Amino acid sequence: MPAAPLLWSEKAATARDAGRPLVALESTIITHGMPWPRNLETARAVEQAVREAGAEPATIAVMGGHIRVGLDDGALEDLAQARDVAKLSRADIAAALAAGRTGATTVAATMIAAHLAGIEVFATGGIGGVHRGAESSFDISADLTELAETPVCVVAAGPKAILDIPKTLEVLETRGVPVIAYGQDAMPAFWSRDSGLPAPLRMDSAEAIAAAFAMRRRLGLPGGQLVANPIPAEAEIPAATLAPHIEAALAEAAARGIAAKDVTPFLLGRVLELTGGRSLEANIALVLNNARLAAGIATALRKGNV
Ligand code: PSU
Repeated sequence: MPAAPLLWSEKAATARDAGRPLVALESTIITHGMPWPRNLETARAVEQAVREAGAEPATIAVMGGHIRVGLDDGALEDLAQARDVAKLSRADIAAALAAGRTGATTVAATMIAAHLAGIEVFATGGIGGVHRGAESSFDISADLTELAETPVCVVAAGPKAILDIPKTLEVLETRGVPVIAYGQDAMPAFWSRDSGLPAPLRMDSAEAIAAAFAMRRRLGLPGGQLVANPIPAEAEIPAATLAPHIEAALAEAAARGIAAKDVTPFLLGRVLELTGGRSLEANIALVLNNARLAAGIATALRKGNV
């Protein structure tokens, strides 16, 4: 059987061959999570943050029948400006590859790609989860299933605050996914440091997170870890400030019949407008923060002393 169609960038391949730590980055945040041109600026800044923290970034996307592992600057710019890019998850990544379509990878699809490429650590903004009203809509992100099945350590700022966070934590627990708050007891909620719920686990160093990940591997447990890294205090938007904007965005999504894959991009876009751009600044700050922690975890894993 032919191997998975991975196409490595020169820089990512050089780091791989030299045994240097790699951090996977997703592309849906670029195409569906942030507006042009801040999306491109952020994608570049996140790559830079990973490099400054001692690892090599590998932004993942589907282009020309390949899973690209690492995008050079031209490819990153093309993707950031492209229109009608598919948002790919586990269900549609193979179809997009087979048809040669361009697609951005969600957390779930990026985990699949990272695992195929042998990359153990992945940084993003926030994961998908159980949507509010899921008891009637059944809208639960495939990111949660992927965390239960694919052995990649995902660093995020928690589930996005547009979601039902208690139900998201319940599903993660049922599926056996370790959820680790970094440096605090409370579960963070993306734009806010505190969701009001305790995190199932707490760790205070990249080494401890790497050691737990390595131990799961030794135990033969499938699936990954979710590291919930609180947004830096100076960038956070308190949950009470956000709540009315999230309610308004959710009501509008319901009134307009927005469903399935379109829900998250719509809500992120409306919250951006309703907060006068403040949510975008917060999103950028938290993803940079996650990139730095992910580089630390990748470095600790590579040192092999865990
Ligand atoms: N993090 C961000 N912005 C985003 C995302 C993550 O800061 O837009 C993307 C990720 O790709 C994640 C997706 O997998 O949102 C969740 O989409 P859904 O709820 O449709 O599963």
